[in-house]
Amino acid sequence: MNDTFSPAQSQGSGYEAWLGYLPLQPEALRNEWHTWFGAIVAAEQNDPIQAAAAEAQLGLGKLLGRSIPVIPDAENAGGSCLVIGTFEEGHEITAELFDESDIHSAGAAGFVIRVRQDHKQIAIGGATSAAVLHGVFHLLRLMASGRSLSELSGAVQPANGLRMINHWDNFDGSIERGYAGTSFLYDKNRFSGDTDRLRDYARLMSSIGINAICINNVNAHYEETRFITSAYLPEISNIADIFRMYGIRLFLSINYAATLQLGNLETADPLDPKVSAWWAKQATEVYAAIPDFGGFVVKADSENRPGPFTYGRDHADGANMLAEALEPFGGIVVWRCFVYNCKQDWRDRTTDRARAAYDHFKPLDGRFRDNVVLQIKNGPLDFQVREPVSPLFGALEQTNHLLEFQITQEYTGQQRHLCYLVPQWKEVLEFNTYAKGEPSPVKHIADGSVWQNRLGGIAAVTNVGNDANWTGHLLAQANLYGYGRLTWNPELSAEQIAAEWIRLTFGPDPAVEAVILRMLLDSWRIYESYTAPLGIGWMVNPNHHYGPNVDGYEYSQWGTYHYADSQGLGVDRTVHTGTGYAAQYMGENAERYGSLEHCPDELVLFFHHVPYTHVLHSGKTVIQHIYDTHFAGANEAAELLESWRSLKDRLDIGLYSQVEERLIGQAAHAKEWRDQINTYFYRKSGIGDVHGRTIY
Ligand code: GCV
Repeated sequence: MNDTFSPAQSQGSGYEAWLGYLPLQPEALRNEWHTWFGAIVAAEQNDPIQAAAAEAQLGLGKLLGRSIPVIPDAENAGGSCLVIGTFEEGHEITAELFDESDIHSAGAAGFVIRVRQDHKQIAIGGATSAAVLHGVFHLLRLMASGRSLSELSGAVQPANGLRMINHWDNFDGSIERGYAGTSFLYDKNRFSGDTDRLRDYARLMSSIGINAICINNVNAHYEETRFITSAYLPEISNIADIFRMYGIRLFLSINYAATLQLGNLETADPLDPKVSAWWAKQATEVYAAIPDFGGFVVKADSENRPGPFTYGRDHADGANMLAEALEPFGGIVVWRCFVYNCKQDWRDRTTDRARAAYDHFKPLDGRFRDNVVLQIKNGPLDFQVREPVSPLFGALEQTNHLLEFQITQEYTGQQRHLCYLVPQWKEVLEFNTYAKGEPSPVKHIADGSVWQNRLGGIAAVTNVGNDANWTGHLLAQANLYGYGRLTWNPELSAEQIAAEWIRLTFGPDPAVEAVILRMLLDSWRIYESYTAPLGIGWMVNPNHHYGPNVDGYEYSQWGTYHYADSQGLGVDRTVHTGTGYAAQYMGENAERYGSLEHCPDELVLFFHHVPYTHVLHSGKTVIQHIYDTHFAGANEAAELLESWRSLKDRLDIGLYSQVEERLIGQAAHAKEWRDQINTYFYRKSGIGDVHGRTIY
C-alpha cells in the first residue's frame, strides 16, 4: 500500500485528486474525531479488507495528523477503535457488532456503520469485503468533507448494480477521445506495468463506488483482439489482481470478428457452431487466467466495426452467442446500441440517425439472454452538449440495460474548456420516460427497478490519462468524481457533489468553495451558450471534434446535419412532415417534442426546422437568441477566468496555475466560437443583431 507520496504526487500536481486528505479543520472538528481512532481492527486477511485497513490508516492518519496502528484483534485495541469486517459467520468481531437488521439493511452490496458510544467503537460491516472497503471510503469522505460523528451511523446501499468505467485506450498508448495525455495502461503495444499508478487509479475508482472497468477501447484493433489469448492474458491478469483488491472487476472489449483473425475460421456467423465453440474455448482460457473476469464489451456493426449483420443475423443472435460462452463462468456481455448508418447520403432527408438505436433494438426486446446487458448512450446521437434522452429508455421491457455517459469531453470542450457535466447527467437521470404511465425516470429504468431487470446500471467513457492530475484540466476531476458518486446514489444533487469534491480537493475554505461551486454549476450552460445553439449539436471540426465549424459535418456521411439555409435551420423530426423520430417517445414526451408550440426552447432545433424569425418561448427570435447567447456566453467564459483569479492567494500555486492556464485558453476560444457562429448565421440570414454588436 502506498502510504507515502513522492513529490510528483504532491498536492500541487493534483495527483492525489480527492484522496489527498488535508488535515481536518477547524480544530474542534479534529478533536471530535480524534478520540475515536486508537487503532484500526481488521481480522480478515483477504486483499480488499487489508486494502480497506490501509486506506483507513492512510486517510485517518492524514486527516488527524498522527499514525494509527492496524491490528487483527479488538481485544488488543485497549481503547477506542475502528473495526472493519464482513458479516461472514464465524467472524467473532462482526457477529458481536451487527445484528440481523444490519445485515438486512446493508443488502448484497452495501455497508453498515455503527457507532458504539459505550465501547468507543466505530464498526463498518458489509456482506462482502468490497462493501466494507466502500464503507471505509464513505467514512473518510464524510470526515474529510467536514461532517460530524452524528451523521455517520446507518446503512448505505448502491442504487445501481453495475457502476462501470469504459476506457477507450489503445494498446499503442493513444486514447481515442482522450484529453489528458497518453494511456497509463499501455505504451507502444506493451503493458505499461506502472503498478503504482494503476493501484492509485483503482483506489480513486473504488472510493467513488466503481465496481467494473473495461480496460480497452470499444474499437478493438488487431493487437487488442489478442487480449483474450495467452499472448496477453498473464499481464491482463496482473491488472485484474490490482482491481480485485479494490472490489473492481475487469472487462475487455472484444473484436466481434475475432474468429477470422485468431480462430482460423472464415466466418463470424453467430449461429455457426464452429464460431460458438471457439468463443467457448476462449472464455475458458480467459477465466483460467482471471477467475472473476467481468465479461465482454462489444461494439458491433457500428462505425465500420464487424458484427452479425454481415451474416444476415441480428444483434440478439450476436450477443447471445457470446453470452452463452461466458455464462458458465458468471460473465456478462455488454452490447452497445450505438448502431447506425455511418455512410448516409447527406441529400437523403428520410434517413435519421437519431432513430437508429430504437429502430434496431426495440424489435429485439425479450430476445436477449439473461447475462446480456444493452449499453445505450444517454442521447440518440452522440454525447452532444444538448440532446434529448434516448427514447430506448423505457422502451425495452424485457431486456437488461445500462445507461452510457461520456465523462471525457469529446464534444464539451475536450478538457480545455470547463464543463461540469453532472447537471446534464442529472437531467437525464430524472427524465420521465412515462414507460409505465407513471413516473418512470431514467434512473429507475437504468437501475432495473421499473422492469425488474436482472442487471442494470451506468457506464461511462472515462476522461483519465497519464497527465499528472489524471484529467488534464484539474476541474475535470469533478466530472470523474461526480460520475462515480451519481452511479452510487443518483439522488445526490449536482451541487452537493460539487461541494463535496471542492472540499475534498481544496480543503474547507468557504470563499474557495463558493467561487468554484458557482463556476462548476454555471459551466455547462455557459459552454452550451457559445457553441451549437438550441439542441442542434455538432458544428464542430470533423475528426477531432474541437472548435467551431458550422458546416463541418453538413455534407458528410455521418448523419449529423443542421440544414441551415437563408430562411431557417433545424431538423424536422416530427411525425407529419419529418422523420417521425418524435413518435419514438411515450406519453406526453411524444406530444411535447412533436409540437413546435410545446417543444422546449433548448431542443427546438433538434426536433423542428424553423425560420430564423420563429419566436421562442423566451420571447426572442431564433436568430436573436443565437446572437445573445453567443455574446453572453463568451463574456461569461471570460468571467470564469476572473472568478478563478480572485482565488489566487487562497490556493496552492501549483493547482491554481494549471487551471488558470486552461481558463485563459477557454476565454479566447469562446470568442472564436462566438464570432464564427454569429457570422455564419448573419451571412446566411441577412438579419442583423438588434443591439448592433459587432458581427463579421
Ligand atoms: C470509440 C463517437 C466517437 C468515436 C467513438 C464512438 C463510439 O463516434 O467519436 O470516437 O468510438 O462514438 O461511441 O463508439
